[in-house]
Formats: sequence, structure tokens, C-alpha cells
Amino acid sequence: MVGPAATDAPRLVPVSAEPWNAETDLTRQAGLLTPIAAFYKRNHFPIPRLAFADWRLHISGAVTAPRALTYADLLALPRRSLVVTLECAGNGRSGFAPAAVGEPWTYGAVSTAEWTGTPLREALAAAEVSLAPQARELVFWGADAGYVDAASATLAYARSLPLEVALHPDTLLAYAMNGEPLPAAHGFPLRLIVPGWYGMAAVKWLARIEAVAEPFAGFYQVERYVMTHPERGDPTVTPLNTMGVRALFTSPSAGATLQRGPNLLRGLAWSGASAIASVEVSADDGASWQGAELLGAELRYAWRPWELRWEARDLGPATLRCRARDVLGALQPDAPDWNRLGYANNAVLALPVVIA
Ligand SMILES: Nc1nc2c(c(=O)[nH]1)N[C@H]1C(S)=C(S)[C@@H](COP(=O)(O)O)O[C@H]1N2
Ligand SMILES: [Mo]
Repeated sequence: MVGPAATDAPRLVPVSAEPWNAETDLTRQAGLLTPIAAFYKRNHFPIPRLAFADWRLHISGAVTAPRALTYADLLALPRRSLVVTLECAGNGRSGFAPAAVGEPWTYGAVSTAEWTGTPLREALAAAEVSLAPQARELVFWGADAGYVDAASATLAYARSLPLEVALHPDTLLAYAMNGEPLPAAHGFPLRLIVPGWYGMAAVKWLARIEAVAEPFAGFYQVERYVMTHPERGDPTVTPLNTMGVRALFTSPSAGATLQRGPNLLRGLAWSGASAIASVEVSADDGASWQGAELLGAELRYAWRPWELRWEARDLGPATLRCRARDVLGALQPDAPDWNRLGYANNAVLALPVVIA
């Protein structure tokens, strides 16, 4: 399918060099899949360079017997491909005022690929792994690690999933992306894909899967990727899971000049919880909304392209807004839910343009 090309390089907008964080330029997103070279990169630590020859996926903890699978073992298992949109929970963080802690993503920490691998449940079955009755969660350990100031400790990247999510037939151990072996930056040789969830669940460079009897309390499980509102005196800590519903414009870009008369507006919409039901556009600060056309087939886990022919009547500056509703009825909020770590900002965006 789509492979890296030198001309794709400018499609990645750097956010930080080490660790490597970069967002995709959505105004250049055409079609459903993001080419690998343009796919956003989100890393907490330096990228580990692993060789598949001596790599093993260890399965341990509350299981009847620990096991280790080789790369060849995994390739021999039943294969499944899914087109899945991955969005960082921090996407849109720079839209919070006052500024929230964390990488200052604009709106390009989201991309879509076709992921191929084997359902995790198939791998466990093939390895004849039986979970002990006390097992409650599976913890996924990445091979990357580093010193984390906020934790005053050296940590590996690790995340857990409840058993029903981990063992869902669409939860994949993925070894290919857009038909190519997983690139180093995206988790070679193996990463988890949890369709519908924010990107933090998709653990890269998988080294070990551990069944545990108690809820996992690792740094990236309980100190990060949680919504908290200490500023309101609210002690509730809500772990993030599925991606919020959101629509974005891919064309025009912010500040573009449009002609008076008909203009084709285009964008993408997705929700982690369900398919997209509708996308609407407003040019009058949300007083009235016009329905856009959803394009292509509905894919359960992928963003949906949309377009609208919009008639620009008045010369001068204008503000366009788009908003999506998902099949479960979730609608984007008008204002972001400010939270200390700046997650899940899926508020309706205002796009300034000029009609000339
Ligand atoms: N091992 C490991 N897995 C990881 C991360 C990481 O830093 N280390 N980052 C997570 C986060 S926060 C996101 S958003 C996605 C990004 O995946 P990508 O770089 O392939 O786009 O990977 C997730 N998996
Ligand atoms: Mo992320």
C-alpha cells in the first residue's frame, strides 16, 4: 500500500526532537490512510532498536505457565487487518487556556493506518496460556524506558487493559502498518492496537504481557492519561479510554482565502465509541448548522471523510465551524473541558477564513 517517500517529509510537523514527537499536516491528508512517513509520532523515551531474531514476547504473571513467543510464532498465527484511527489523548492540547501541562499539540496528533497482526486472544490460545482465576487485567510492557522527572524514577512505558478489552477479537498484536513491517518509530517488531481507544493504549515495542490480580498502578496508568479537576476541588480521577467525537477541517486551512460563491469544504470525523452519525458546518457562530455529506463506507474504527458545498455570500473575514455527532448521540462540546494535563480537547474548532 502507501509507503514512505522523501516528498512526505514536510508532512510531519516537529513538536520535539528527543523524544521524537511530531504531528501530521492534516491539510495534506488525502484518502483514508496516512502514509507511514506522515503518520504522527508520539514517544516518551528514545526509540529502542530491537532485532526480531532475539526478540521474544514474554507472557507471565497470573497464568497457568509463563510462555515466550518468537516473531515467527506470531507471523504463523491467524491474521487480521483493521483500518484504525489513532489519536493522542493530548491532541488539541494547545487549545486550552490557560495552557495545560504537556506536549503542545495542535490538531495533528491523529492519523490512520491499516494495521495487520493477530488478535491477542489468538496468541494466548496458541501459546496455551490460561489465565489464573484471579487475573483481572493484562499489563503491556514496552521495551522503552527512561528517567521521568515527574515520577523521580526510571520507568518503562507500560499500560494495562481490563480483560474484556484485551481479549476482544479486534484487539491486535500488530506487526504491520499499511502493508509494511512495523517501522522502528511505530513499535517494531510488535505493538498493541486497541481500536477506538486513545493512542496511549497502543503500547509499542511490546516486550511482556503480564496478567495481574490487582488494578495496575504504573505511572502512565494512574498519573497520566487520567482526567482530573483539582482546580475545582474535585478529587475524581477518570482514566481515559475511547476517543471523544470530533470533526476537523482538512480544507480550507486556517487563514485561507475563499471566493464568494460555492466552495468545497472538506474534513474528517471520528469517534472512538461508535461510527459517525452526522457532521455539520456553521458559518454564523453556531446559530445555524448545515449538514455535510459523509463520504465512502462506514468503517467502525476509522475516521470518516466528509464534504460540503458551502455558499460564501459576504466579503470579508468569516469563521467556519464543524461538529460531529456519533451514532451513540455524543456531540462535540462548544468549549473544551479544561483539565490539568490537557487531555481530550474535542471542542468545536473555529476556522478563520477570508472571503475575497
Ligand atoms: N512503548 C511505548 N508505547 C507507546 C508510547 C510510548 O511512548 N512508548 N506512546 C503512546 C502514545 S501516548 C501514543 S499517542 C501512541 C502513538 O503512536 P505512534 O507514535 O505510532 O503514532 O503510542 C503509544 N504507545
Ligand atoms: Mo498519546
